[in-house]
Amino acid sequence: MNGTIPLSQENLQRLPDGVSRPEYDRKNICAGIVHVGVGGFHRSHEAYYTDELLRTGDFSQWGICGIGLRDGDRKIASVLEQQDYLYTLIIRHPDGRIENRVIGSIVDFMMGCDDPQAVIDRMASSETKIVSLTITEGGYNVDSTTGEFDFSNPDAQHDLAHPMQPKLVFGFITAALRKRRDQGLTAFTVQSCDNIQHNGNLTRKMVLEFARRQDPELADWIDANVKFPNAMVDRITPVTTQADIEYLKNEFGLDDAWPVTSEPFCQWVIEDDFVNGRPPWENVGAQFVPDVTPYEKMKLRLLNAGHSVLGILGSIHGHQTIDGSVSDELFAGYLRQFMDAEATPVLDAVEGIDLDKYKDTLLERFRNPNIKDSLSRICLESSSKLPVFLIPTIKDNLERGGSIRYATLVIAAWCLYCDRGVDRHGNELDIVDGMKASLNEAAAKTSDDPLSFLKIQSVFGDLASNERFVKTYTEMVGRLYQDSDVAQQMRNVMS
Ligand code: CS2
Repeated sequence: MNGTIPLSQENLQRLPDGVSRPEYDRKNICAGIVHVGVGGFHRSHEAYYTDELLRTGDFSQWGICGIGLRDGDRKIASVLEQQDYLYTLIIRHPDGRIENRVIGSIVDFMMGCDDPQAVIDRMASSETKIVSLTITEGGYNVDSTTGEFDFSNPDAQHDLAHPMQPKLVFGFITAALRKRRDQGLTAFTVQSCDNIQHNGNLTRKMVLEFARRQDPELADWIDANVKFPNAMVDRITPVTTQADIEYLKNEFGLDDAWPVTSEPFCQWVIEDDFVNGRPPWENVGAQFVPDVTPYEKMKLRLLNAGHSVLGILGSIHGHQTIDGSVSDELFAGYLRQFMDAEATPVLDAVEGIDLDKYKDTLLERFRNPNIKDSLSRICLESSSKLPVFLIPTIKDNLERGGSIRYATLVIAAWCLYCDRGVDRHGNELDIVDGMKASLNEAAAKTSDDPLSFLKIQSVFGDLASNERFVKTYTEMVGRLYQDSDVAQQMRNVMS
């Protein structure tokens, strides 16, 4: 196609059929939501739901102002700014159908590290009703050994010493809430959109612990006035590739520097606990429920744990993507058996959800050949993910005498992964983990001390002192270190 159309508000009318666009009046939208962490997932999920809502009527107080807190957010800041905060969501169906949709719900973006005061003021403004977060599991600054706020983090120390120039999201939220209290404004709701069980309760705990250290009276005010709804969020969103950018150019002549790709499936289950109003997201498919616990547990322990099972075992075996792994019958079978024999027996029933169907749907979603979800994305920050996704299933099964073999092999394989850092063909694995060095160091001692890896308490808790677990793990790690053919070990577990 000759000449491309740069994505911008002005050019929306020039977009060809085949790309749906926001027709609502974006100029008059107020950002009732301030969102920290505008990654792919926020853009395919909360921003998508909100765009869908804005398309249905006058909800103009519910736009989104994105916030980046770190240097790494500069790229998204500049791309969005150049594109009038517009971007394309490419929804890829398993049968090859593709929906292309320009999302218009983000209407502003600010960088906290450049102008912290401006971000605090924005959060404190009466327009802001919700501060939502996608800061990843690691962003909650939890000391994983104690479960408390980690004050040893230098950024936390900095924020305590410089309350008006914070670096961590907790410093920003606290400063903004102080300003609201002093001005007699209603608080905002803090809404976590991260994949953590009881994400709202955790956010509340971390905000309160930080605020209490800084200003106990403010902490009491927050405790009494702020709401932190729990929620389960779900939409598989692979990392954007150059091919996604080229696709929009070639098919539609559309020049979008950072589109997002996702699967069609989308789910958001939220506890209806907001202090200053909320968008009626239920009009566009979100579910509001009194207690989200069973939904989040089901998702974390089946979908996310399933991803980790495929991610760790598949990486060592030499698979590249989730769909590539599940098209391998051995991996698909192993995953299903892990879900049936270990994850499901320790789940609570979810009203209105048939777990067998949920698992069938998961496998279908994983099989979507048009979502090339890389195993390197799945394995990113495993040290924060596995304690949330997989280890609780092992612990529950240890307590009730259930099977632990499927999940334990994943832990043993993770040790090998951290130690060797290569797949079975000798190709180097792209390991990105804040704990990479300590994981590697502990894993490398396995031949001398088979439990060395397990002794990382912040990840495994007290698993190293559970006799049954230690026995199974030691056997598996021993076998894997003798023969790193993970497929053979998977067959052993299944036999
Ligand atoms: C994945 C999730 O990060 C992971 O390991 O399991 O990002 C997953 O794709 C999303 O939670 C889907 O909602």
